[in-house]
Amino acid sequence: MSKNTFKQDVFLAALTRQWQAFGLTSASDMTRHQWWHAVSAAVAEQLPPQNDTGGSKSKRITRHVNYISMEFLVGRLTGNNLINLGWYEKIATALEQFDINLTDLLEEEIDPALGNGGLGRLAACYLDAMASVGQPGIGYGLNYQYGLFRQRFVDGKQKESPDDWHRNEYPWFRHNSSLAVSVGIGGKVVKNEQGVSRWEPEFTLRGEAWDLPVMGYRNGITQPLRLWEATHPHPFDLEKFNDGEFLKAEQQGVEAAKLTKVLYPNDNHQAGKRLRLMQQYFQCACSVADILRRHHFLGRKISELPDYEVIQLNDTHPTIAIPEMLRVLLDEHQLSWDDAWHITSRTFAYTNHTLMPEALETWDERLVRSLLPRHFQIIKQINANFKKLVSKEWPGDEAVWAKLAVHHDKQVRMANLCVVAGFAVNGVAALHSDLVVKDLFPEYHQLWPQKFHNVTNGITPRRWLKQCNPALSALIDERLKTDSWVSNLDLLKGLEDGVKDKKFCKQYRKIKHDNKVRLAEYVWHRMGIRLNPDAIFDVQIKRLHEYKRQHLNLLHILSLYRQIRDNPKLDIVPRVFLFGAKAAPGYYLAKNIIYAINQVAEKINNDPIVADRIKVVFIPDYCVSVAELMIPAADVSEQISTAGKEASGTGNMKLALNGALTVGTLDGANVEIAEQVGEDNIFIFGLTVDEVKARLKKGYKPKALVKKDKHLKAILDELASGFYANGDKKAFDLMLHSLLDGGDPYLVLADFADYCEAQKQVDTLFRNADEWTRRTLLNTARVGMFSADRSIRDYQQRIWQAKR
Ligand code: NBG
Repeated sequence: MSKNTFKQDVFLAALTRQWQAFGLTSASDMTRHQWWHAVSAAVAEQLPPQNDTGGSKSKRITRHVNYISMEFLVGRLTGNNLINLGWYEKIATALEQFDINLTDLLEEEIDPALGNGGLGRLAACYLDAMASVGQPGIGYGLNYQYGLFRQRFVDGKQKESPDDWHRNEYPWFRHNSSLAVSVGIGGKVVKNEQGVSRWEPEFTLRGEAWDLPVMGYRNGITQPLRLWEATHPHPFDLEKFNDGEFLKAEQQGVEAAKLTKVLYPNDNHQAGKRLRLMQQYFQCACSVADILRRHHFLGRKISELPDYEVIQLNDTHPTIAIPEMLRVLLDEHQLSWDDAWHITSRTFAYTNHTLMPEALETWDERLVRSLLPRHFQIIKQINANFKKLVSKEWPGDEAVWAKLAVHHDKQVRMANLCVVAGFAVNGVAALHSDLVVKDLFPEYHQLWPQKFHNVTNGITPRRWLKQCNPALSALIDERLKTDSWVSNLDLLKGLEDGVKDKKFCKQYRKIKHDNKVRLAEYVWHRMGIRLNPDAIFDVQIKRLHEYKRQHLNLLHILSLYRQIRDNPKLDIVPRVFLFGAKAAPGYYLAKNIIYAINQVAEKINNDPIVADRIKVVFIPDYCVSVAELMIPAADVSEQISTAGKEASGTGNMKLALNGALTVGTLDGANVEIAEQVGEDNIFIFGLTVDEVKARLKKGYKPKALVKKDKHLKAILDELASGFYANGDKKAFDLMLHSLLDGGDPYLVLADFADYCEAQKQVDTLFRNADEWTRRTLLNTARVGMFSADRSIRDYQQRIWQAKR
């Protein structure tokens, strides 16, 4: 495999062209931001052309993967690309002659935040891993003008503003104008004399391809992440303009511009909006057209598509690609239904990322019919064919049909469509995949057991250790006498015997301390709050969601605060509770929890009686680059969702890898993390999935529980008293209502006592620095299996390259 070799003179010449293009007379006239831009663009210029074909024209055994996702939360790219290229040090050295520090410069990049949370970040990790393990692949997504909103707090409340990441000036983009496609929307289906259906769309959009390079780790491979931008072929429709329909004519252009303007800010929740369905279809139509273009370009027969291509659907968001593929095969290639179905149903695979009912997408049939009349017909045909199969298996069972139908009750159910039309379905952690089979799709499993798989999520060690924790990476290199752990994370096992080496443990501990100092400086500059780096840094970073239970964390903080006020001499290890989380703008309960945490923080941080034993810090605008700062500095990782609700989690893996001890429920990938690190090296608490089910079945009464627990009652009463909100008794009504009269659907109060017990154990263990270090080191050493490289190999073995 050819590697990318760095040529300093070529780089410097490219750099010169950059500052000249800014209209400057010397490199030293550039601002820091211009420096970032110039360096990035100069490197981007030298990349080899991206290979989007997945290989040569010859027959190959490796199927090419098309990873379609509405979200790719890539984060800053310059640093990551330099590391993967192996050019970081060389560029850093080349810049020294200009007195420019590369690390500082990288801070200038605005995060491309084209995703909400775990699902989008996973997609980014998987592209990195595919390129790194040599799985030919391409990512398909949307080029949003505005990424996930920016968050700030005003009087403790979340305020959102648009995140303009300046995509037009982003130096890593390559505009590939020859790949533009046109996409129809709306209109009607007409039949010709032979009775063949044809779709006459109401209007047409243009999809333009913008490619970001995804580099494998030091292997010379670069593959594209292709993001589609919607534009309109003409400023407006001249014919309509002449007819005097000015407004309607212009509307097309307006719609086009709107389409890829903004990312829907929902995590684990479906928006159900017309524009969202348009985005989904636009993305899928562009991607399907691109996949077929490549296939034909390579001289392959349409019937061979599944031999060469897999389309992996990242959740149900891109499901409409399935009827789109059928439409193209039927209406444009004129294949029979059976042939088109045979091709399609061997090409698509679906990853399920959630069991939460509010996140399982269904679309109103009127919406589907009005935007995509031909696709609606095709969906009905799939449904009718499938009904025959169901009636054979369960004759006369209407209830089963009501559950399994793809189209039912005037709704189109995207998850069902994926299972029926795809060749593989996978969950994202062992426990989750089990629940997908047992709770979500038991009948489908009965029909097609071979379709169902587990692929436990993974994270890229390039970004989440090598890049974000350079000191620890260097220590690991030194200890293992190799840096090959970066592409073979299982090698970290070799660190285990380091627990016996005092000097090594001391170095490991010092790195954590330095990372905490670095984070403390950030918090000081950004928020004006001083943190004690010797305190326990207790971190909960993830989207704000009721099921993730940030409010359980809050109740524990309030419990400590009460204990301190009851006993001002209370001996606890000083602790900093750090939060990072965005709430969807329309998710009022989540916003109320943010407000509650901020108000409590205000009180506790300024109460002299606390004497710095507790600090509560909600870092605003949590994003990938803030995660890169917080994760290496964490002592404790909060993974406290209600068992059965978090499909996997991936922050849990990043934190464990960087030497934080998990306080967690037996949920998602926590279960596998516990298996790997050993039960002594993790704090597991709370109800299990089965216990949660049993508890709810028995009739769970949170108020009865509170009545029996005076301490808990006092905490909740105080929240309702106005004490934390300048006398406003209603301030936290939404949160309190959910916990009490609302029936506490996520069993926060049921897990409260056990959670506090686990936190006590954290406090005790932290006093023993050697033992703490030993356990954190074992976490780093034992979580190698959570490398995204392993996940990609699992996908290859079980799904992409499996014998069919
Ligand atoms: C999320 C889950 C996480 C999981 C990521 C990636 C959705 C729909 N699901 O637990 O909540 O880690 O997907 O698989 O965003």
